[in-house]
Amino acid sequence: MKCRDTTKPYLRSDNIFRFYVNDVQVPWATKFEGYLPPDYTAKSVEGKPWADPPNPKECAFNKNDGGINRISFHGPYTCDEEGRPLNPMGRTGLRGRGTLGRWGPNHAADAIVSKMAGGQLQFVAIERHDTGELAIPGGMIDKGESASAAVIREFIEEALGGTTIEKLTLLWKNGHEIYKGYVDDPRNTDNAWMETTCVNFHDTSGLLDDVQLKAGDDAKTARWTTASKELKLYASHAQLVSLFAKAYGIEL
Ligand code: RP5
Repeated sequence: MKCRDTTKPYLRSDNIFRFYVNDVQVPWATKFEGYLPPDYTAKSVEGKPWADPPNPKECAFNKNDGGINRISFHGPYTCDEEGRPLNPMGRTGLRGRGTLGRWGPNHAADAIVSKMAGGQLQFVAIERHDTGELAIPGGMIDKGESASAAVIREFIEEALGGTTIEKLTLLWKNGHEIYKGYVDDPRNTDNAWMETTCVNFHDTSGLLDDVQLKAGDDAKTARWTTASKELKLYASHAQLVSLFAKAYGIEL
């Protein structure tokens, strides 16, 4: 849904608008005569060490490609005649990579760091620099990095100002995976999409009580937030929060 928004230009572009795709036209199996989405890869992606080459035929899809995980949680995906991977969820109204670095799945890791406070379930949320939306701290998994290492690294970078706090090792040892799969990210395109591994770290022993949150990297602010259904969050993060709340018996 969020990657089919035709009401505003694609993130950080002035004039790139998605081709309108209605719900019925989403599946690749549905014939869509006249489907002519713009082909857009942002200049900011070109030549970056974290990005793929412009020619997708240089990538080994559906496998671990020299430390780059190109396997989708949703099973093998196919490529079009130009060798571009096809989004397993269907059409998005935009070809190319947009602002994403990888053709095909772009793997991220998200950390829901939580505690009970005053009878309420709280988690650490950040405000993203790019869209201004509230989000769970998280980010892209680096080449050769595991999801479990990335999730902790990203939390430290975005919510602890990059400072490693020794006593939190105890917290990091007790993570529970709550989701693995596709993310409804506004950057997704027909040929590049986000997938995430979301891990919950619940502080039951007050380890975080005297820890000052400090936004860093992609985050403008970081704060404790009560899990509630009123929260408007980035991408699929509201679904992730409701999945995590369910694990504590709270229906959002
Ligand atoms: C979302 O984008 C993921 O759930 C993750 O939170 C985030 C990763 O992208 P960056 O924060 O690195 O831009 O789809």
